[in-house]
Amino acid sequence: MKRILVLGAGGQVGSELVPHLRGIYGNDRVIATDVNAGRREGIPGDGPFEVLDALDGEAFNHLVGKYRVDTIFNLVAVLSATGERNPELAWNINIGALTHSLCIGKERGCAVFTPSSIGAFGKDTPKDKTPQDTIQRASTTIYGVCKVAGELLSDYYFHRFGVDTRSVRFPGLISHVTPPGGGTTDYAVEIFHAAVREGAFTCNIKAGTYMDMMYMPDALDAVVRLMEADPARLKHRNSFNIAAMSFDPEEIAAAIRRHVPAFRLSYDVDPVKQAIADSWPNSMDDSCAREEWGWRPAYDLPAMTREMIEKVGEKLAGSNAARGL
Ligand code: AKB
Repeated sequence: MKRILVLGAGGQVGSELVPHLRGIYGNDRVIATDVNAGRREGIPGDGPFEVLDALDGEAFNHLVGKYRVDTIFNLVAVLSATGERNPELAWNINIGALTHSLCIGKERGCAVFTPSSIGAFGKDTPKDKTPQDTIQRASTTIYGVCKVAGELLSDYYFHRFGVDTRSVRFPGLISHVTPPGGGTTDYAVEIFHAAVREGAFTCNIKAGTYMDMMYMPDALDAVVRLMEADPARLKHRNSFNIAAMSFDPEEIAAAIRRHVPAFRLSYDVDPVKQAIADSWPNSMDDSCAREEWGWRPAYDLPAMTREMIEKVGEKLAGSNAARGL
């Protein structure tokens, strides 16, 4: 049974992955860590929590030893749009956390999971049904450069030192628990909150811009399934394309209108985010993940929309009741 340490546990993925992993492996076998002590409140349930700056290799190594960890989930990331505001900082954080994870993985024999992203592709990559193995040399963001470098570095540590590195290329992730911060795909989360609260949304990405997206329960399932996969079946490692749905702002708005008929969508395009979105695939081919470790998403756009509207509505009603409204 695994003993897991999660870096960046208070973020969008970590705050849901930690309880998910604890449900499978047990509370005490999943150590949540975050640089920000206040984020502990955002992680539901019981289990160990430690304040850890993933760039402090000594403290990181100490915790891995203290808890006899055998698997590291590295979820530290400065996302695509924020990264463009300070590329050097984004490189230091994204690559620093990965480098420490790989070095500690090598020294202590830990498996290492680090997500890659649709951001690992760029403007010369085939846009439709983007293949698993294809051109990745034209990334227009520092985030994408970090993801491509991270994929190569993780494969290097596997081939050279036998570190069990595995990764998926996440699409934009949609969830009702913890909001994303600083990504290009964030609109696809914000649109649900605006639809439920105000019945209207101003979108910073143009109509007709298609990107792959995924509902969080599928993303969590992918991570566990990949890390549990029989290594003998893996022809790829860093990193697998995984896909669930691809839509543009008009299509997600139409799906929302089935639940909020008067929903209105307008546009105020952010040129930085639009340029990033234009450089990313419209949709990815995930057949290698399906063949090598049985990847299968459960949610399409209508199923995800139904659940998001319901959960965001419950959250709003709860906070209104707490404020006596
Ligand atoms: C972002 O938009 O930066 C992320 C991603 C697709 O990796 N959500």
